[in-house]
Amino acid sequence: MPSIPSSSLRTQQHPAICQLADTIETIWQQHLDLSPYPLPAEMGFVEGRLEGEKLTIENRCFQTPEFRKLHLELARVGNTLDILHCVMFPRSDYALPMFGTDLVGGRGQISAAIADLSPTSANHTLPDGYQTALHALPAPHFSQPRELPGWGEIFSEFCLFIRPGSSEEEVAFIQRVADFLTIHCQQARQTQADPSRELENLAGQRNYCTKQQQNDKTRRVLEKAFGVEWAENYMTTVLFDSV
Ligand code: BLA
Repeated sequence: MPSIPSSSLRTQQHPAICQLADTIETIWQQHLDLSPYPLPAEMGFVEGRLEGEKLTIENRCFQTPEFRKLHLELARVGNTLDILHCVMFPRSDYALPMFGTDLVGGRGQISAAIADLSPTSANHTLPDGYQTALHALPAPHFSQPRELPGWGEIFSEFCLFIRPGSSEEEVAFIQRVADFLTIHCQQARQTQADPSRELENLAGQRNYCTKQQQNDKTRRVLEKAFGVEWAENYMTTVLFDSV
């Protein structure tokens, strides 16, 4: 038997998920100086069962001079649920926002598409360079905006949360995520480490992670497949760990 390539899940997933995963990796490679990130070995490829259906998770992680962890995760539940999850965790001495995106789909339709650059500063605003670049992007137009849950107060005014209404809107969503990501990589490369902001940055990152851990929809999928304890451990050490 040939070994399974690490991108095996990607080729089976909803095309928008596949395209977004490729887009994220391409932009990371173009703009950042990537090195491997040591994930616990058992967390690279994980399988469980959710109500009789197989849940498969594939994780890819890197680090760079500016980022402690770049995490791209693809997950699939049987043939019913396809998920892309991506978060970039800045090193604590870099005063940078959190980039996060989540694409959730099932049976040929994406139900949730969200992307943001979320502030970590005490005054909950993005650095000036980000604001200028983000305001310069074309205004987004999507037919089905979605309402954020209560814990979504962590997100910025630029947060995009929609249900794509067509394949054109899927493409437009991926383009906007690519724009966010390119701005983020460019801004990060221009930012110097500033140890005096470390405590503030860490407090912002911890708040982001604590709020994301309150996402019951993510938790429920993981609990059903792997159990309560495993889900808690996974959400706090792999998906949203803070140092
Ligand atoms: C929603 N996330 C969801 C949903 C599911 C998951 C099933 C509901 C989809 C819907 O309402 O249409 C599941 N997401 C997962 C699982 C993983 C995952 C199992 O990432 C990982 C294995 N979530 C993130 C990040 C953001 C995020 C980085 O991981 C934002 C930057 C947001 N997901 C997010 C939000 C919702 C969501 C805001 C909607 C929550 C709600 O409506 O209550």
